Amino acid sequence: MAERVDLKSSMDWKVAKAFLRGLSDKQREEHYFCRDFISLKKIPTWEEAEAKEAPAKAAPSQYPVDKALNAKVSLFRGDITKLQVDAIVNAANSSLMGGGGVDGCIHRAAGHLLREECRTLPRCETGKARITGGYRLPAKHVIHTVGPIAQGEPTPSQVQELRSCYLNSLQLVLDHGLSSAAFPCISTGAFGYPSEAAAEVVLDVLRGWLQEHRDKVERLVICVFLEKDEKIYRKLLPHFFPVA
Ligand code: AR6
Repeated sequence: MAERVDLKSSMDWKVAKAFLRGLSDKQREEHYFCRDFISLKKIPTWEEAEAKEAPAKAAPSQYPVDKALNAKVSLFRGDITKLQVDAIVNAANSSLMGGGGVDGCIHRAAGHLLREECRTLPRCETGKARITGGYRLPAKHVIHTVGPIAQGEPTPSQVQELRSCYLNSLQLVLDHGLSSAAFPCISTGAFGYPSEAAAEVVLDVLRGWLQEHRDKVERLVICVFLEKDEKIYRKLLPHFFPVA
């Protein structure tokens, strides 16, 4: 095994990344920024959550009930930096050098090496996505995507850009052979995209993508932070992923 690297003091992201790649999942835990991380098996699938909750009466859905698909999706409310998944997605800005909101949380938790790797990447245009290591995060990778700045009713091109954020992030999941990823509510904070309109886009993308790639991933987690977003997703999920 490579010589031990202290992720808090190491200055070389490439060395740190190679070191982490050589560790088992258990060994990586020692390097997490937190102890109270949440493993994927602790996050119920949408199928499990709905079975427990006695599903709210939903309007009839245009989609067929697909239990296998429902078991590939989760709704989780909390801090995305705590999730032990293959990748968490970051709602970044085009510089990729960090910022406020979830971007700030991810950079603080991952540590300075994330910024060092991001520094080497070209700017990321709106709707595009790039992947880096996760460093001190429980997530192995961070997928950085830049959402549209809507600040109110989104234009048709902003709707497409938000779709692209999710689709390009999912493409990186496929390209890197990852089996689980967690997404925050991209663009709905500082970038002002209305939350419910965003959730409709997200669920439409996830349903379509999972129908095509169901065997490629174990789980996609929608990570909401605010109660209002949880309510929106709880309302819309039964339409896109009907349980009964
Ligand atoms: N875990 C999960 N979700 C979170 C967390 C967290 N720890 N913290 C906030 N959120 P925002 P944007 C939610 O503003 O609108 C940055 O400065 C939050 O409640 O982070 O895409 C970047 O550098 C909201 O639902 O991202 C950009 O300049 C969601 O994350 C700009 O903000 C997105 O809110 C991007 O703005």
